[in-house]
Amino acid sequence: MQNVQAFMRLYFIAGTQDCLHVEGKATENLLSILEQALQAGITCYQFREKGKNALQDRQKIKALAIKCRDLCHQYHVPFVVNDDVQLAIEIGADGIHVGQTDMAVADVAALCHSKCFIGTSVNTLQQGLAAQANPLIDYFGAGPIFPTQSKEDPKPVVGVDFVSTIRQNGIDKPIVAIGGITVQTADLLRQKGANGVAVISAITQSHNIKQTVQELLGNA
Ligand code: TZP
Ligand code: MG
Repeated sequence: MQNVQAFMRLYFIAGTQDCLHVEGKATENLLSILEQALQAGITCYQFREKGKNALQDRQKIKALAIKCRDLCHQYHVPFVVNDDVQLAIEIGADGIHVGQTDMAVADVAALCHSKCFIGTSVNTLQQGLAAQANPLIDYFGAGPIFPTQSKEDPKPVVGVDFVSTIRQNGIDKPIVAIGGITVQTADLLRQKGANGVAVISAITQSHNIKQTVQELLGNA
């Protein structure tokens, strides 16, 4: 297994729906933002084309995902697909992320475990304990830590202490904190026990991606 824990340090998530505030074509804007983020040092990227403003055409989604995969691999950064196991397999993703109500982890693993690492989302301690106990799960996203504008129908906010609670309960798998995280809060979440932070808007809406990435990494 690859070093999934190290990938969690700064996990960037985005799809075209997260790039609509920038003028021009959303697909080109996504690729441009992703490349800037890769150049600046993100440690993982998740392709998440989702929601009412996302692309709906499967061929277009696949073509874009392939471009994102190729960019990630050019920078030796793992490429993760959100939800769509079929797409992940078709295009040789490094990882797959599934929510609690997406395809069951056992089915995901049966399809792709030898090829992809597997992550899931955790919003309660009980879900965290179940993810810890399931050997098929390689990492999990804990959140939303703060309110988020980037997800339709987010789960209830859990707050920063959710991460320390999880650690105090013996959970030692790689954890990435997610939801409303900014340069002001990334370090605190690592202090609480997260291996890193996952962000959408902190990077897609940044006016200086290089600096934002450095700050989110804890290097600035
Ligand atoms: N899952 C939980 S919160 C979230 C996802 C995909 C959105 C995170 O986006 P942002 O802009 O960093 O709050
Ligand atoms: Mg999902």
